[in-house]
This record gives sequence, structure tokens and C-alpha cells, in this order.
Amino acid sequence: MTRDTITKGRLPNAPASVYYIPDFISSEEEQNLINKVLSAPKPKWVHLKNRRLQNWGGVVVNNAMVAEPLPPWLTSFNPRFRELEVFEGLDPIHKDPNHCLINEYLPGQGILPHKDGPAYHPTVATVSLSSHCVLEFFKFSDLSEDRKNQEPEFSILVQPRSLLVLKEDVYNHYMHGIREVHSDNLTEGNILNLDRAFPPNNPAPISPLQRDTRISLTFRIVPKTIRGNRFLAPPKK
Ligand SMILES: O=C(O)CCC(=O)C(=O)O
Repeated sequence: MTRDTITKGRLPNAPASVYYIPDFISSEEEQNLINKVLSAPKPKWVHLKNRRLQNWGGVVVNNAMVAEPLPPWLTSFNPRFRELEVFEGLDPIHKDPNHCLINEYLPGQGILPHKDGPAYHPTVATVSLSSHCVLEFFKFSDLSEDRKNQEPEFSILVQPRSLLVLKEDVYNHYMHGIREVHSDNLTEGNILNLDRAFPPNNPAPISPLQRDTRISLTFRIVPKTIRGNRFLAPPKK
């Protein structure tokens, strides 16, 4: 993969900037990553109402993170992120992501439209495992009270093994969310990347796409980090 790969992955019909790269990882890598996620110690999972998640790199509190190193199976993406310049120029100190939130969604689960908080540099790189989802985007001012049922301005079909990168305007001025449904009708929601997701020799299915359990690895840079021992009392003299 080269810098050209990400340039070609940019969706010209989306607001600046959405990059979508299908088959970013191989099926073998995908399976290894699924095994790593599922073999994490039980307390690593945080159970929410509509999904469960793992936090790697440290917990973000008040826009800062008590940092701990990411494990090798998550830093293994760094050479590819550097080659594609995904996090290039964002931070003078952190050249690679230092935080990864892993989400697991069962069919019928999702995430309400939201904006990633100010604790992060405005770039998120998502590697998807096991199943697809449709990520929906809403302009801030468009958002009604009924966040669950609002029609998106546009959507992206996020396939397993793909890389999705959100930056700039789309990161700063749009909310994103995943509807809590068991299947996705690809003719709805103004999906902007169907031509990338389904090349001519593999056309998009007409019937709704059934969801399976999906795992997403969302990589970000938290610029403000605190070393863990900062909270420890100084040694007695
Ligand atoms: O699972 C995804 O692809 C989206 C996750 C997300 O929106 C988030 O972690 O803020």
C-alpha cells in the first residue's frame, strides 16, 4: 500500500474527507484480530446497553489519557498507517495512534449519532471485522430530538476487512451513528461508496444485507497524555 492508495480511497462525493479502502486486511489477519479481541480478559469488556467495548491505550478522562502502551497486535497497523499518512501532521509528538476503542455490535445493536469528543485529534481510522454496518452521517444543525429515526444526509457501507478514515469537515461538523437494525437495505440512506464496495464483477445485492456480529477497531490520537505514576504519592525522603 502506498500514499496513492489513500488518495484513490477518497470519496469525492462525500464532504471532506472520507477515505474508504476495501480489503485493507486479509481474511487471515481478520481472524487473528478477532481471536485477540475475543480472548481479552473478561474485565477488559465494558458492557453498554447497545454494545460492548474494550478500551486500549488508556482511559480518557477530562480530555486527557493516563497512557499505557498499545499491545503489539494493535501497533501492527502503524507501518501501514504511516505509509498511507493517515495520522500525518496531526501531532508533533504522537506519530502513531495511541488509543484504540474496540466496539462489538450484535445484529440489532448500534450507536446513536454522536461526535467524537475534543480529547482526540480530528482523525479516526476504523478497521472492521466479521460483518458490515452502514455508518450514517448527520449535519449538526439537522439533528432532531428523535435521533434514532432521523434520515441521514449520507451513509457509508463499512465492510469487514475495510479501513475507513474520517477527517476534517466530516469529522468536525457531522455526527455519525449506526442504526439498531438486523439488516440494511442498500438502496436507502444515500450510501456514497457502493461503487467502491461492490466492483462491477461483484454487484451490490438487491435484497437487504443481513448483519452478523461486527467488531470495529477505532484508532485515534489523544494528544494530552499523563503518565500513570503521576497520581502516585512521591517517594518519602
Ligand atoms: O463502530 C464504528 O464503526 C463506529 C464507532 C464509533 O462511532 C465510535 O467509536 O465513536
